[in-house]
Amino acid sequence: MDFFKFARIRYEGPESMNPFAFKYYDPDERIEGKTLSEWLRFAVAFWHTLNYDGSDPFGVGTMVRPWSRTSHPMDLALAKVDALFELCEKLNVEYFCFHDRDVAPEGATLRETNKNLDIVVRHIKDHLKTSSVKVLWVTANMFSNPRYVHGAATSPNSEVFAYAAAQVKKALEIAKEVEAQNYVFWGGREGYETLLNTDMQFELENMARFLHMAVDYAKEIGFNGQLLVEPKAKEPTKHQYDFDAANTIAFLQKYELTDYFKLNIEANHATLAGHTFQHELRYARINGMLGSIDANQGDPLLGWDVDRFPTNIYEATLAMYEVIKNGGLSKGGLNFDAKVRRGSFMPEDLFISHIAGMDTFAAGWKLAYKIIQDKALDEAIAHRYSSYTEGIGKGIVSGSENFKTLEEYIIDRKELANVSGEQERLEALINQYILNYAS
Ligand code: XLS
Ligand code: NI
Ligand code: NI
Repeated sequence: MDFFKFARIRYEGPESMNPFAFKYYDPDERIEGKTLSEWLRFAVAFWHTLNYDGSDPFGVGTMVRPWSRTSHPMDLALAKVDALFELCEKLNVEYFCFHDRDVAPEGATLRETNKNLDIVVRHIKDHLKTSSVKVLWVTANMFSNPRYVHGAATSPNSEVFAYAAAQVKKALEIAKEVEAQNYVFWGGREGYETLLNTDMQFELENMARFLHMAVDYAKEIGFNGQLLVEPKAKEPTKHQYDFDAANTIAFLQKYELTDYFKLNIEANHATLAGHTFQHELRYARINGMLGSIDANQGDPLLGWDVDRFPTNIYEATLAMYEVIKNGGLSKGGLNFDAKVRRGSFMPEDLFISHIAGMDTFAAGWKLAYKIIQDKALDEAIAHRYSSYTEGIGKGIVSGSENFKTLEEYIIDRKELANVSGEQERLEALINQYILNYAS
């Protein structure tokens, strides 16, 4: 049965005014031996696209969804999987991501919940056999159920720790079964509201214990996907432990986990941490920790995680600059951890929003590729640091200088000549790339 009346979305080029066509994303376009779809590896987020009903703290759901005709929870779960595959195939999206609780309802015990999951996972596997769609990543929802009110691995309640462990054990097994490319840990409620009642050190140690157990179990069952941690600064807790890329990498280093994990960087989470998206990607990249991306965008006027579909070409260009400099994302991809606005409640909005996101990142990728090929920024940066390629600068880098020799070198100098940072020139240059690309 077809849930969506739309035909498969095709590339029609920048001249097209058809909202149901790609203008910049040609999945088969080949660049440096890879197709654009292989470079970008787009994924649909099950939770936002299939489950979000449009409710917000002030009102009930608004979404018109063709699969909602059935009300039995398990029938609905199976219908949503059918709808997901149809949507991905029609959208030319090759991957999807899901939490365990997105796809199957919870039962009275974990055993019952797992039985529900088994039924749906079997259904997913049937689809995987006949479809070109694959799983980018799996994760466990350890934040919605009231048992996780004080956290999961960082809960003060050891029974909750045990429950979370059993839940991730099952989710890793599922990840292996559906051949997920990655497994994500987003620390849901792993954080705190007040230090008056919190043993921060103990909670962080427990988080490390938990991740080590996950590594051990992934090895034991032969799950070969990449393990990822997704930083987020705040929300739902006031302070999330995996605050940002720098904080998360320091944590992974301290607890000897860097060999097993990379980061899943989300645009809107960067903003919540007071960083740009590019900052977070750069920080992860230069530390060899850039694994995957949750491709959404925040709203500069709102201080929370609005998870909007990405339409900002400028941001997308700078983000793709980091991805290309990273040599691509390996097992990772661009997951649209994004939801349509409450007012965009029609099924066609689901298509149009994904098309907009894919076109934005395709255009951003091609712009970044051109900027890198032209060495437009590389040359300016190399020039800016050129004082380190000769003389005293070269000595500082090679280690032949020390405080005493540097003092001797500089002590009688009257003025030091700095050069312009040229920021406006470079900003105008990026504009020129974007505007020339469009014309
Ligand atoms: C929430 C997170 C979440 C993760 C997966 O803000 O972005 O959606 O990506 O648990
Ligand atoms: Ni996310
Ligand atoms: Ni988010």
